[in-house]
Amino acid sequence: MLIKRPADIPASEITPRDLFDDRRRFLQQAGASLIAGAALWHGVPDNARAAATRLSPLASSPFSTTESQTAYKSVTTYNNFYEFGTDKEDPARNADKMAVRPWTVRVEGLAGKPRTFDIDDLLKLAPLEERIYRLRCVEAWSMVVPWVGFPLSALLKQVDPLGSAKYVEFVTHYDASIMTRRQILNWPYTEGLRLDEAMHPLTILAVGLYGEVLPNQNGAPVRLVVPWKYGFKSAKSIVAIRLHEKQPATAWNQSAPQEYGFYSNVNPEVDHPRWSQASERRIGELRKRPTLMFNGYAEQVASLYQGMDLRKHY
Ligand SMILES: Nc1nc2c(c(=O)[nH]1)N[C@H]1C(S)=C(S)[C@@H](COP(=O)(O)O)O[C@H]1N2
Ligand SMILES: [Mo]
Repeated sequence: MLIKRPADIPASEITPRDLFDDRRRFLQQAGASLIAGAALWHGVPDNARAAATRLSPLASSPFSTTESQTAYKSVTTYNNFYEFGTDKEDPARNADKMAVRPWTVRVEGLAGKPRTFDIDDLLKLAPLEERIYRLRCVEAWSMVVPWVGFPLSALLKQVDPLGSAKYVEFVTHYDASIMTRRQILNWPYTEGLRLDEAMHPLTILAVGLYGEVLPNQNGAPVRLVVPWKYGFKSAKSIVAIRLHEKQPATAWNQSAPQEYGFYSNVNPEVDHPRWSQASERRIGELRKRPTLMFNGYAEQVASLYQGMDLRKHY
């Protein structure tokens, strides 16, 4: 995500800067691999990283893409988690300060059985699956990430959404003692989905990646993943989920409503006011590739938006 503040990098410089960072990372990895004598990218985990807790057993999912996966190292060091800083490397440096146990998630609002879940109970709600999804940031870079998680619908069903519930709001953790105090966005970071989007089988709560517990910088202990929407919809480190009758406010929409709409479906035909959304650069690659409608998930989700003007509802 990019914001209109003088301290931020002008949109025109984003691609070169990202490219530079990526090339530097590529060279570092290439150097490391010469020493280690092994390839360190494209799905081959980096042996040097600290041993994280493995999650198993994991069911595979028919929704997974077979495209090559973005290196673990890139997935966990090229992050947006503005509470921990706006540079891509900041979350990996700073998010360790966040304690992810004990942790609870309140599910409340228009529910017959509102309930607060302890994170360890939440993890047992449904069988864990590996979901290899494309993640497409509004900044026009993308990744392929093997998430571990389960459908959000499994959690929502537990609380009996009332008939009047039409939207779901996600509220994330904010702690000024370990996160930025700069009002980059209205903290806590919030996001929202329509209830039918939230119940869609592609929408998951992720608790891990690459078969391991989610690193803090990726939104531990639980984050949303909605693969047909821009990355900013995937709220990290969720503490509350609220069912609403009316469309809830979202952090990015509040900060720049003309740039970030409520829907934020990946759409190559609707440009961001300051740059094109027609193509993207997959992290780890130098050449751009065309962006696909609904991030390539049109077959599964296009029907949710039948009859809607997606230029208006961007
Ligand atoms: N709480 C919180 N969640 C967040 C963000 C954030 O700044 N704070 N950034 C969003 C954006 S813009 C993107 S692209 C994704 C990035 O997820 P990743 O770092 O795991 O790739 O997280 C999203 N979730
Ligand atoms: Mo993003």
